[in-house]
Amino acid sequence: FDRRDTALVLAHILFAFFALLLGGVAGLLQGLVRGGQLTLPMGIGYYQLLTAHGILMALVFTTYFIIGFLFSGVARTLGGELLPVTRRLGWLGYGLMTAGVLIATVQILLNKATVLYTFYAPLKASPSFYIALTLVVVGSWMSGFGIFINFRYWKRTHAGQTTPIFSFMAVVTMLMWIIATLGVAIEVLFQLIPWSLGWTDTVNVMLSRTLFWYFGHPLVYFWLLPAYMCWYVIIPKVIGGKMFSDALARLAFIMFLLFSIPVGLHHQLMEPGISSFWKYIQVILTFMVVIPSLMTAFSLFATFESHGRSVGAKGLFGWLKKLPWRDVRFFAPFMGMLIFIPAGAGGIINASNEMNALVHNTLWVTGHFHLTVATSVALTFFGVTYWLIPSMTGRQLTPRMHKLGIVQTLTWLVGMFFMSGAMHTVGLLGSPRRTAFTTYQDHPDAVLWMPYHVAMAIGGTILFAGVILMIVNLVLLLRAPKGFTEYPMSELSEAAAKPPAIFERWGVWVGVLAVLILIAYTMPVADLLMHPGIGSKGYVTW
Ligand code: HAS
Repeated sequence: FDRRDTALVLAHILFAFFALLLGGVAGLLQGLVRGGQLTLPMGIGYYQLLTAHGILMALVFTTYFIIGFLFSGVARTLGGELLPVTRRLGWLGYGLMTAGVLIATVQILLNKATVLYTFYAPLKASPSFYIALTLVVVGSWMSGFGIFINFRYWKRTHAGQTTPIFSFMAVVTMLMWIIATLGVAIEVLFQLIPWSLGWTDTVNVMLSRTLFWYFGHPLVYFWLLPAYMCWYVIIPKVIGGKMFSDALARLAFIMFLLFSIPVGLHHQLMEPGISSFWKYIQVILTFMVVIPSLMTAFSLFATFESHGRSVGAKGLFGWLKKLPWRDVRFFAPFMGMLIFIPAGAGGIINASNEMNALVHNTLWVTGHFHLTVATSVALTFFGVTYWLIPSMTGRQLTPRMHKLGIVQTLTWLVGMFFMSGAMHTVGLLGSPRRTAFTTYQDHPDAVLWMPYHVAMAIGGTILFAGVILMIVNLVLLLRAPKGFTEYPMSELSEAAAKPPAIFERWGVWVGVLAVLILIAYTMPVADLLMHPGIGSKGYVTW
């Protein structure tokens, strides 16, 4: 790797882990408060910590890690180094995002942005917080544009060749991200900033939530797709096999591009002001977006099984024995995949209207996203870190690191078993999400929830140990002996067909996506604009 690319990638990855550490501290404290084990000193609020935890973990850790990872793979697959313009845009993006994150974090610490990670109106933050979010979004666009320019340049200079799949996937991920963030940009620029500055007196709460979820659902696929990139492109190489099908993987990504966005209303199934017809349409589209994940599961099983058979595995599950269980590059992401099976099933439950009525706004939902993003995605990102750092810095991934990485993964799994397991169960018993410690004046139902909340705190404490182990491992990786670590990029299996050219007709896909968005959102948004209600003046915490 070119030193300048290493610097750009490392800057992103290290900042991501810094955010993970701070977010982990907030998570530990907030878990102990909710479980009734701790009272916060110095006027620090539970919701303040909850906001810091959500923003640092779900938004900052993920976005920085993803952009760093994508830059590394784009450099690796598109000619060995990034174009100078891509690098410059990458640094510009990094600067804007980092300025935004620092301002937002200070606002949260000052209790001027205790609005949780979804920053829903009518909770109101200071204008600087919303301006900081804008900087983060615009910064991420710069990196996206850098990746697009690099990809286009490669295509022009390699006419007739199939584009490297990693970079194709990076383009889809960033394209989806940019189209999705338009919703939240409109919300922040036209609703939240003028309202927090006092230029408008009230805010149309339902419209702001709808614009948020237009962005909020594809946000979860922005987290997922880079994990899928590892599962599709990296893992086959790590196990010593080959990618099962290039065309299937690309098709799955195109489907994510099309169906990730027009589904936000499934987060608002229980909200008034949106007709059930449009909710129904978006639930159908939600079930469409499940399909590429099922295709991914199929493709992964096919990869594992065909590799297993090629090295002599027998019987239905003999391939399992042929997997490299002691290799952390495989073990951590594989555990992520395994957990994604119940995690995805939970998502399908959430998306089903009647069952959503049971689980909405309960701890079940918190349990769901701790399995999806905080386990499947996070473990995959950890798994990537073990080879990405040494391969970018010219160091060795030693056998000791494999062991430490496996211990870290197991710690994470045990912590999550307690925490997310308790969340799912107590959610079904009705315990609400986003509530500080209370026994509702010793109401029998709330008393029944308490042991689960204690289990959540125990799980959270184990997970915090997992964060610390990961940070220690990161430091060890940075100081590993000099040497070589492979950037594992899979080859295609001989049986795989060439992907059709239509997959790269971006105009076609963006056009189809625009139509889907217009179908799914025109009427609900028009309704909310025409019937704005009285609006809310908002609530502040300071
Ligand atoms: Fe979700 C709420 C529906 C996936 C994250 N979700 C959330 C929230 C977050 C989140 C953060 O419909 C909370 C937002 C908030 O703060 O309010 N979710 C879904 C559906 C899916 C789904 C249908 N969610 C995710 C992913 C996330 C994520 C991925 C993060 C990364 N979710 C919902 C709904 C709500 C919701 C409602 C709102 C709830 C409410 O009421 O508020 C689907 O995409 C899931 C499809 C997944 C699968 C699994 C495929 C399995 C694979 C693994 C194969 C394994 C192998 C290993 C090969 C169908 C690919 C096998 C080895 C062996 C040895 C067996």
